[in-house]
Amino acid sequence: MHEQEIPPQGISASLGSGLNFIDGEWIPAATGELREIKCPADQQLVGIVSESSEIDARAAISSAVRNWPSWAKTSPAERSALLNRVADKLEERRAEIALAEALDTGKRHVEAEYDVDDVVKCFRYFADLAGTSTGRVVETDMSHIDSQVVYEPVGVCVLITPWNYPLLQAAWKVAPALAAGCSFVLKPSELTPHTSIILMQILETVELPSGVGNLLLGSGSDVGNALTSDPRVDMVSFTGGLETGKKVMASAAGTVKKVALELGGKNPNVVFADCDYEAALDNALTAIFLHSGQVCSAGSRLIIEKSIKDKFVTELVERAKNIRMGGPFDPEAQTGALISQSHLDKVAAYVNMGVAEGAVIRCGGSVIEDIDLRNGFFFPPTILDNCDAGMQCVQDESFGPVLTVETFDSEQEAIEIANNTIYGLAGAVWTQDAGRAQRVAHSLRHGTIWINDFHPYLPQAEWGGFKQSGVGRELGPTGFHEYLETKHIYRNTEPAPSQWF
Ligand code: TXE
Repeated sequence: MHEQEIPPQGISASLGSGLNFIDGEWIPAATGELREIKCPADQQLVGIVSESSEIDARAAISSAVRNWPSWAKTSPAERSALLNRVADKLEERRAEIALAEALDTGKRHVEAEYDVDDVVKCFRYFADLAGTSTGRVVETDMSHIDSQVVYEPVGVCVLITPWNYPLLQAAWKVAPALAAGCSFVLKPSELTPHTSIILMQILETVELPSGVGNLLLGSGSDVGNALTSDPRVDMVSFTGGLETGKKVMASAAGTVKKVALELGGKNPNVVFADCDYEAALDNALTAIFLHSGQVCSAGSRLIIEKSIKDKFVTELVERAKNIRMGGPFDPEAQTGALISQSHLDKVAAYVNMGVAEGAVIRCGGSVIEDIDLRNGFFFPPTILDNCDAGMQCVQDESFGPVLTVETFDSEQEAIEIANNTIYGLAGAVWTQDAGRAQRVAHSLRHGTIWINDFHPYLPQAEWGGFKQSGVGRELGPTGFHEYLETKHIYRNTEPAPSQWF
């Protein structure tokens, strides 16, 4: 186990700070309040960090406002070089970052290592993109008019991130914001602050000018409104739950800020009888049980053709029963803990709701007694059979290791069921019929569609949701342009009276 690997006073002590980073200084919260961070796998103390209030939020915004104009004037080449240096430092500190991420989230250490690799790719991608916002000349049929469209940084950004992929979600926002020439206040989830602290240390090491990047630690309910309603903030980019996302949008509406929201999903995994059976079966497990279902794109709805349903679900259940849960450093573990007791309670309540609606538990369903797991928030892989789209358990996001099973007879019915959700983040279709794969992919109203795969994403390709899964996109050129304003400059080379009045 990992007891020996944690310094006695916790990770934040070893990092030299559990502090806010404002205007280039590591400073405690104005009230002096602190929060203990505990590992969800065993509730061991990971660190002690500052708990901010609105006073700190205002100070962080003031810093981002003051220091933005000079950063906005830097060249794209300068910004690109800085992002590449960040990527180099992330690579150097990979082991330490993965340790912090695994302890904060309870996820397997090996998964946290892969996350760091993804973070590095993200910084390198936006380093490449930094110089691409060159604008364009607009063609007109008037010889005395020069017209051009240029892109400028949007300004001061508030970046609010969740606890499931703490550093990766921060990277998806920080990297394009810096590439575009924006300043920012990053507010990570209060449950998982340590890798964001490391990221700020790295930004300091690579000499990002003071106050361009600011870190505010603490709970969203305490500082969220101050961040999202402040008239000096130009943009809010938020990843988190639907209900919090609605609050963020409402709060930002008061000063008509630009808003980007990534709010999770209830993602269909559509399996046709003509699929590559073994690949579909194996990936149906990964789709929902990776990181114990705490993934915004988790394939939480299996929608399967009736003719293969009994065999497929029976085999899925057998394999799900054998998934081994454990702490971050258990070499046998295949998945880890849920983030908190309240989240575990939410997942358990969701399962009970499904049963009350008529779903049948085929495996899992309640916390298991296991002496090794007794101090952590572990919930077993759970499959709810006999579901339909009218059930609330099929409509609500559990964000846990719970799969619902629905069936269909025809392609059209599969599409209708898969689109029967208020969400629209991601989905998959499994079939060996190329024509059907294309038809279904184009008919699903979700932001990412996998054909014969589940979960992979590319930093070069846009990520985000239709419907209530969100507003705007992260990653790809569109994810970069979220942090840019578009300006039209119209020059008359032969000015003359307009003679209108
Ligand atoms: O998220 P919150 P929670 C979903 C998932 C989960 C549910 C609730 O279904 O069960 O959300 O999780 C900050 N103004 N997702 O409560 O509250 C908060 O401090 C501004 C899906 O943990 O959305 C944190 O930094 N910010 C999701 C961030 O919002 C506020 C990943 C996310 O927390 C705020 C996580 C406020 N009023 C959960 N209140 C995904 N899309 O991947 C809180 N915050």
